[in-house]
Amino acid sequence: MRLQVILNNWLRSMRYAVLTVGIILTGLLAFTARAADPPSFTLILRDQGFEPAELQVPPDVKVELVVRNLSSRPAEFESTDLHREKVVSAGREVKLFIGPLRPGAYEFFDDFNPKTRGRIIAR
Ligand SMILES: [Cu+2]
Repeated sequence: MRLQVILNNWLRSMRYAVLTVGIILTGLLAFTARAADPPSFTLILRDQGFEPAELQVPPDVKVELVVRNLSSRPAEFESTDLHREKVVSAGREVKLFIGPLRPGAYEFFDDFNPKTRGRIIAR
């Protein structure tokens, strides 16, 4: 009887230990995954143009670029310098990855409205 109580207590504490280790490991994994995520930058397209017209990003690392089209028309984010081209419907956003970029300036434009232009500055 007494042995059973001891055994039950031991089992209960083991269950808590396993649970605690599980929670810590999950937290650590989430933290590591987040740390490894490339930095993200958002470019907004309005009817007046890109905002910002010059977007600064760090050089020599992969970067996520979110292009959000808040203009009233569909657009195509395009960059010959970056070899990227992606259609963004009005009210939508697309994500793309660029880099790692060497320090410098990289032109981009809306291919459906090529006067709308901007630059990514890696610095
Ligand atoms: Cu195009």
